[in-house]
Amino acid sequence: MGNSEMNSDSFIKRGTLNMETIQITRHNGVGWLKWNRPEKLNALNETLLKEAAEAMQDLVADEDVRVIVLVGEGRAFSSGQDLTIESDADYGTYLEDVYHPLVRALTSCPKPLIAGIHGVVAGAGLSLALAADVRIVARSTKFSSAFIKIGLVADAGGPYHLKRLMRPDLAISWMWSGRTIDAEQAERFGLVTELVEDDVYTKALTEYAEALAKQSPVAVEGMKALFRAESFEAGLEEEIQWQRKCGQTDIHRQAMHAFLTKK
Ligand code: LHQ
Repeated sequence: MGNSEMNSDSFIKRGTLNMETIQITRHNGVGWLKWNRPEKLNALNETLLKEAAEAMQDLVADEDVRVIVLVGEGRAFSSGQDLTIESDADYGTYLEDVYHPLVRALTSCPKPLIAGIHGVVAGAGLSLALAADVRIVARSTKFSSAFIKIGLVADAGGPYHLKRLMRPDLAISWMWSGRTIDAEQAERFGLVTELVEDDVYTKALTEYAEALAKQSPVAVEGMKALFRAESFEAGLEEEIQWQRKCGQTDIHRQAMHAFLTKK
């Protein structure tokens, strides 16, 4: 299917769909968005970034999808920006037009967003992973702050998320160094939600995502919204709406009934 033929009706309604550079699979309430350029360690090119932004829109709009997982095909999550980009490209315009729609779609995603990280995660690939709510990480993963090594600032929303997730002095010191760190160090930095052994990584990731997809979708989304409230008062205001909504769901009523009748 060419780009021009992609629209919400023809796109990922059921099962697995292969676009040029990503693969989308939907199973047990989980929408899997997989970077699919394994021969280039899932380096992020323009096609991939645009296809992923479109896929995110569809996955968010699809009410059968309760949890979205980002993963990479092959031996890496992503090696960052595809460095075969034209050397005279205006990176500012490129970020604005190509990266930012995807970065916004990830960061504003109302549904739980999980990054499943293995192999290598570098540069802008790291930035995309940091936009997720949780990161399930295989123990042998290497985290590379590659940007400075090629004379660039960290981008694709990376600095914002790093500052949110870890101590700002450690974050900027790491970005200035260009160091590659292992998954244990990344965990100490606060970038890892669950560190799992390589041989159980896919299973652990699938179980985590599918268990989350079984929870009350209203409570799960509400929880995410409340964790993003802009202030204490805004949070109190928003919890009124969310808890009212949760209180009216069947899942809540059935759970209350079961408790009260000791079933
Ligand atoms: C790649 C890449 C890659 C293309 C591996 N591109 N082919 C930058 C610019 C503009 C605007 C927006 O923002 C940014 C932000 C950034 O993301 S900057 C950071 C960019 N990423 C990097 O600097 C990492 C570059 N890659 C590497 O350092 C290594 O490939 C790592 C350490 C990730 C993995 O090393 P190895 O395990 O030894 O694998 P490899 O280097 O042999 O890579 C396998 C293939 O993938 C190889 O292709 P080939 O045809 O020779 O088999 C690489 O050329 C290709 N590849 N990363 N980013």
